[in-house]
Amino acid sequence: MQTTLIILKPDAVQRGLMGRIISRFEDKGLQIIGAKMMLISPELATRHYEVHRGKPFYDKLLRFMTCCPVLVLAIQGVGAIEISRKLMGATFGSQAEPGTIRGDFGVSNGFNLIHGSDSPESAEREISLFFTEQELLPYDRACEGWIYDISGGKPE
Ligand code: DAT
Ligand code: MG
Repeated sequence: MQTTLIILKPDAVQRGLMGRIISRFEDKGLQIIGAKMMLISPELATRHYEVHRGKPFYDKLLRFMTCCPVLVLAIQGVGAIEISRKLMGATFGSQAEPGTIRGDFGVSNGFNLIHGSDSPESAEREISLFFTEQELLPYDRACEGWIYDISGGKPE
């Protein structure tokens, strides 16, 4: 099982796309175990995007991410990190394939609706930046045995 950090960015919140984007993850069978709306502080944005510091788009990215509320999600599932990146689509809305979140809901490169962790290391780091342990609420799903084949003892 993996948990990944997803952020529905200010453009997704402003455009009223939260419900439809969340549905993509739920429809896939991934489980939301943490969710909160927040205004990201400049300090938190700096820590979250520290790998991009110094890049030409960095200042704009920080201004965008801190300008309005976002919805932060912790999403769990087998292979959740890679599956979520596939659901999101390519970084730029202009290039993302139809069928993906970025491909279906946007055309902009900078305003690309959603963030998702890109590796197990980033996921762990980013989840601890945005959620306390008490805010993560893993729970048993009655339908688990239909979402995964658990006949072999582990979810497949
Ligand atoms: P991703 O969000 O797909 O993981 P990333 O980590 O490379 O992409 O970049 C973080 C964000 O920064 C991305 O979602 C949008 C913005 N960004 C990246 N490259 C950019 C560029 N060349 N011009 C403008 N914005 C860019
Ligand atoms: Mg990234």
